[in-house]
Amino acid sequence: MKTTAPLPKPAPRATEPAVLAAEIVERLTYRIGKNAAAAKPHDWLAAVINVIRDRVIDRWIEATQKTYEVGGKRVYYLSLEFLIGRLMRDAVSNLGLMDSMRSALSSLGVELDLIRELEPDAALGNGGLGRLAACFMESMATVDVPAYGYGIRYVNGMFRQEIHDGWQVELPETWLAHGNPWEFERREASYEVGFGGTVELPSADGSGDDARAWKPSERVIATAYDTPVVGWRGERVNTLRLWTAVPIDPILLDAFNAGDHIGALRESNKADSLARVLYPADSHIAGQELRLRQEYFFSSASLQDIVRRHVQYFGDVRTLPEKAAIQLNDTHPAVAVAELMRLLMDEHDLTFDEAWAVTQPTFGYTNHTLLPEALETWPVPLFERLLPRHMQLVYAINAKLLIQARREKKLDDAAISAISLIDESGERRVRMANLAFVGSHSVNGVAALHTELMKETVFRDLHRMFPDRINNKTNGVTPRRWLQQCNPELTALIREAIGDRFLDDTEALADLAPLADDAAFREKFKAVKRSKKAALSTLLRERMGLRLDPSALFDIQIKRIHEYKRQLLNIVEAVALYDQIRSHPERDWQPRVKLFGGKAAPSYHNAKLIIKLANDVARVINHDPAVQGLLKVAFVPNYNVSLAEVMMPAADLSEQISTAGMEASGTGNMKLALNGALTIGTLDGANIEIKDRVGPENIMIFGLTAEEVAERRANGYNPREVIEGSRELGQALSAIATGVFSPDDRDRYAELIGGIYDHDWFMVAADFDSYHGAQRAVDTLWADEATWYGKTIRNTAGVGWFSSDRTIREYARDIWGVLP
Ligand code: 26Q
Repeated sequence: MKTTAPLPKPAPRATEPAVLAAEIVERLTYRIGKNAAAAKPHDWLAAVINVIRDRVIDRWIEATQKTYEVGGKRVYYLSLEFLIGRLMRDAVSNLGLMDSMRSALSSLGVELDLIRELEPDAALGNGGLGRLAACFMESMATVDVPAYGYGIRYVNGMFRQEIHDGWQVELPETWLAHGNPWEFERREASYEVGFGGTVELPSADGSGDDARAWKPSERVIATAYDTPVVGWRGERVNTLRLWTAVPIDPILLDAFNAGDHIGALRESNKADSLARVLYPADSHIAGQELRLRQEYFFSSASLQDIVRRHVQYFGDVRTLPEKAAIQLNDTHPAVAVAELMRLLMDEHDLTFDEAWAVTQPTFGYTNHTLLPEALETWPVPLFERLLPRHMQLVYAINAKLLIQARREKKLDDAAISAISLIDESGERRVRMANLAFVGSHSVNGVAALHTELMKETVFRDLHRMFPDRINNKTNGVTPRRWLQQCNPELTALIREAIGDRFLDDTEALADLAPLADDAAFREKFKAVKRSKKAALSTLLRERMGLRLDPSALFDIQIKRIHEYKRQLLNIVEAVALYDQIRSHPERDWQPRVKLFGGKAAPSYHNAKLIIKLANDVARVINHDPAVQGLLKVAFVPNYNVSLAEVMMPAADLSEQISTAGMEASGTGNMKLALNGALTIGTLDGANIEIKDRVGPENIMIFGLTAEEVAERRANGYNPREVIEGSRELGQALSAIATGVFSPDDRDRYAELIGGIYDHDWFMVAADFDSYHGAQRAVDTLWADEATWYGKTIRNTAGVGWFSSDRTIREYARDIWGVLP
């Protein structure tokens, strides 16, 4: 509804501790129904969130109003994952209420840090891609880009990981158990989403008076839940809109009355399953029908919402590209391309060419992986059965593409079958990456190397046909969550040293660089690091009974468990080090704690075995008196955003050791460097750009380059030969393979290690000596404190560019055409 007269605005709310305290008590009493004496910690948390929420809502309404008034272009970020974590600290801190809230609560005898821990993590994502979406949401609000995030409100997000006898066990995570005070149900934003059924031939003249071509056999309702996203200094509040599915007719009364209770509930169960669970795999695409249903369900609801809003405010669907930029987070929402075509043609009566002229300039597509096993394709028969109308549209888009390719005569037959939206090389499959590429005006990679490799590998032929479409947008992370909030001690130290400018412009961290040569500053930097290591040690003692010495070097690898990320290389190197300490106890070893954290996809056998190996190796090493005080290894269970917030600030050494060419970007690498860790890493993903910014002398680079990896693979790489040439490697591998760390099952690792001898696809053997050498160089550096802390300070100073604010400004300027 457009308003004519300006409505009265609520008065700005006070921020003094006394006012906050009074409001908290008011909420506790009248919304939660308890008095201060009876309130449990959860009640305090709910009351506090309520108070913050009201302040967020004022700004939320204002920001939405502002965008409407100026008729501005909006960004729609479509993602099956938003790994947002806890929201309270983020909101309090971005509103600038941290100190007031802390003293308000302490006047009530409540400790902010204690109740904060009670908020569950919203773990609606697997890892990097999902966390990136969350950082982007916060940065879009910060740099004043009007944006909606669209996704699914999974009832069960990422599973909770427990370790039983060294093995990963997956348990359901119920983040909504205590309700979710941040979200607002929007029943008025509900859309019908269909599946299956038949398509009636459009009438010959194409007019077909409102005759909708597609008659679905199943229908569900998508209903929106909105969560406000607060930017830094509360400047703008954007919306994260997550869909849930409700059955059209919750209980089919006829069936119910006829006594068929099960039949009556079947429809309801089908709808429930759509928003039930996040697929916990970030590789090895499980081609399950439910996943495709989820992808279409949320794409359709989001597109209907976007088109409805556009028509409501601007009247004409044809101007959509001027007012909306839709970004596809990987191929997971790629079916949205066909869905927009359907809406434009079947519901708004545009011709195919007219619809294409609206669709293609509206979409942008971000690719996050080159791994062939992670490229999404769907069998044609499944796609056709579930989405018959979209299948027709995919064929029509493909025909247009292939005709153009033939006409241009740049591509031969092999290249033409490579660009086709249909893979005809076996069972026919729809290639979602090709659909996303062709349906978008921009296709971007997430780090410089990754973008170049996209042009040479997966999209080689599409790139030849559309040479201007691929562009790079190197990832970034939000410095609010990943520096200010998780490391207030370091933030305070930096402010004292260089002032506040870096809080609004992360690149101002560069002003710290000269202080790397200041002994007094290095001491303070060291003291902060030390306190964060002590805090992590306390947490790990409470959680897992682990005793760590905070003066040891904390060497940390935290990320999803995957063979290409090479946790195995790290473990094998730990075994080699263990062996050397035992053989040469007289040498000047530097005490080291090796920590691992991460989840394995439940169906990924080798990843789960690597977790077991880390635990087996940890048990043996930690119980051996010969290395006491020198080497300790631990696998930290249930790595998630909240644990990351404790581990990132506590790392001395950041392990970024993927096989070169395989990690699209990495974002943990940025968070760790920002918090003053030194990187040991390969020339892969964003590590290369980190090296360029911190300087090659402040990062420990080792191993083959992407080019060398490709060359080795092409020229018959022989891992056995390499293993024979390295005594340390050979000994470590055979110790693991023969059961030294698994006396209860000596063959447990025979196959895993056998793979290194046989093919070593991930180049563990090829990179071992170089990695081992780099680790010993790390020891030498660590022994020299002035040099070490000088380097870590130069890391924090050098990585300001990896703020997601910078990334979002680049998207806004180059892809979306929205300039704040
Ligand atoms: C697809 C279909 C069916 C089921 C699951 C999936 C699926 C889900 C998640 C496929 C991939 C993912 C996640 C990928 C991911 O996290 N990629 C990472 O993205 C980061 C942000 O760009 C990069 O920094 C990492 O390098 C990249 O691995």
